[in-house]
Amino acid sequence: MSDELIGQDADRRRALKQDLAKYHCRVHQPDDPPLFTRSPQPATQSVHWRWEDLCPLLERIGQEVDLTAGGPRRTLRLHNPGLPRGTTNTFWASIQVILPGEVATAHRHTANALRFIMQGEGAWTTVDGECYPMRTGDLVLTPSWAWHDHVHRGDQPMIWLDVLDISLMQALEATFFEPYTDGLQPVDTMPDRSWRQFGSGLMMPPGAQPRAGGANPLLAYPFDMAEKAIAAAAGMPGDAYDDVALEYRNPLGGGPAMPTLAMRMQLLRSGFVGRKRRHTGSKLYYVMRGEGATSVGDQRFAWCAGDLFTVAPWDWHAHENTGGQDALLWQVNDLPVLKSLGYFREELA
Ligand code: 1HN
Repeated sequence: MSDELIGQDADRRRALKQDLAKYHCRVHQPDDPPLFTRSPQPATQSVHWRWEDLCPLLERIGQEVDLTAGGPRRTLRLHNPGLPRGTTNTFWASIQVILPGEVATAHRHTANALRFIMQGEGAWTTVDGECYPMRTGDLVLTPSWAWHDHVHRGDQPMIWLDVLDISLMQALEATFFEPYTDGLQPVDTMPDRSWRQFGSGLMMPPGAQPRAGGANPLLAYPFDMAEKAIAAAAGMPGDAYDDVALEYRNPLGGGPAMPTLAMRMQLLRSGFVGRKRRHTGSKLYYVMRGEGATSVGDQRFAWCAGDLFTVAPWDWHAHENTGGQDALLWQVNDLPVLKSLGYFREELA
């Protein structure tokens, strides 16, 4: 098309914009950003949070943020500077601080939530009546619409990572929330019920049923189980991208532990240098042990224990272990959403 024709078309489109607006209609405008890009152009950024920065901030919110007066939780949110809210385009991650004797009262929400215990012990979480003692490295699930509260019976502050699919839930305008009428929900007489029934992953009660809505019946994945599984898997040849990685799965049917979020434990052995890949979907890593570096896009995140970092959708990334000991990473990602909707794509270098 000639410049003249393009110019005339643009004028007609601008005139139409005015006339159509009152009918809540529009045509594409010349200055609209392109609707379809050849590949994703995420607003989400890949971000690195260093433990050396987080640690004093966590101590400060422990002292300055009141759990009872200001709200039912005390959390340090990991904010993505490319987004108005949230850690990635689908989920929010925050670090919760709970002090000895404190109670985080019961509520429920449609957002799927999970906790990964960063440090401490002595806090108990109750999910739909099932009480579970949380220890470092444990993964505890709070499926959509499950009542949950936390009570800290230990004598040291405790911190854990909370991940909720809030941005996804908000995009779908499916937000429901309900506070419990009392502070705490009644506790089942049998602690760790779901772990006792489903924890082996291999044997379970005949006729075992998923929770409401097809949800995973297993609510907790203790660290010693994950560590043993990773140690066993490390006897096999490693993967060129991830070295040794295992995903937490739903014991009924083998799908991801939550419908929207998948979690993994990953061992990068000393000397490992991984290959580059990119894929749709976003993820957050938490470094449990060791030292290494992850190149993400044109950034290099040199990480050590306690650090967290995101990989934005479609960013090239590769991990390496730069330390003298094995590195252990924990990961949460939104790949179940992309895979179940047919939006998952991957490119390997
Ligand atoms: C929430 O309900 C918890 O239940 C933790 O412990 C973090 C972050 C945003 C919104 C709700 C919890 C949260 C949250």
